[in-house]
Amino acid sequence: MVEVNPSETITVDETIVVAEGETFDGQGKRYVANPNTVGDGSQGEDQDAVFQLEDGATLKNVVIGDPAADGVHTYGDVTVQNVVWEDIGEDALTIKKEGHVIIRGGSAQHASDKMFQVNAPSTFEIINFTANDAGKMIRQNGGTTFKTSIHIEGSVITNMDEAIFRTDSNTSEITMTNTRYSNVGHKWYNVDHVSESNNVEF
Ligand code: ADA
Ligand code: CA
Ligand code: CA
Repeated sequence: MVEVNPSETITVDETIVVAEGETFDGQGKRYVANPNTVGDGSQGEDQDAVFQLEDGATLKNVVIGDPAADGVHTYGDVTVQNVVWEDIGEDALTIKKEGHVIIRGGSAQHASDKMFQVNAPSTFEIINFTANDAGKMIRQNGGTTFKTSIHIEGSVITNMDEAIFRTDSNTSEITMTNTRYSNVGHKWYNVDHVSESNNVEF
């Protein structure tokens, strides 16, 4: 699917923190985790993030290579623009603190289990994104009952073993529009509020 060919690969020895209101522009370079200090990209839950985004931060034009450790952690209202995960680690991105998270453009592939993990109440928008090969694209943390509102727009989603979204919360909701999808398991797993328009299954 999506292939990129960055000219430079940077090894991250310690989580890169993008401070409140700041923008980190990776200029298309590939960032990989040091497996000994950040994480080896396995299913181990004790790994650090490659990037930690504080409230108001933007991460853009970054390729996250293998190993990708625990990917991206968000703390508040953040934007993730044109970020490519070449081979997802434990997961690709986790909403760690309440906020409005926007993923615009980019792609992610090859998650053993989860792509996006939602651990706090949030509005989560995924726009013009390509998602391929995972257990599930989005998982609200198991057993949690807070509300998350998800919107997927203009995206292509393929090869989810279980679902696009799985939650245990009966207040969480998803809308999906103008999106193409194929081989996505149950599509919705225990989601009580789903609204769909203009999607095409292929
Ligand atoms: C699993 C685990 C949680 C949390 C989560 C994550 O669901 O049970 O405690 O670690 O993964 O954020 O990756
Ligand atoms: Ca996990
Ligand atoms: Ca994780």
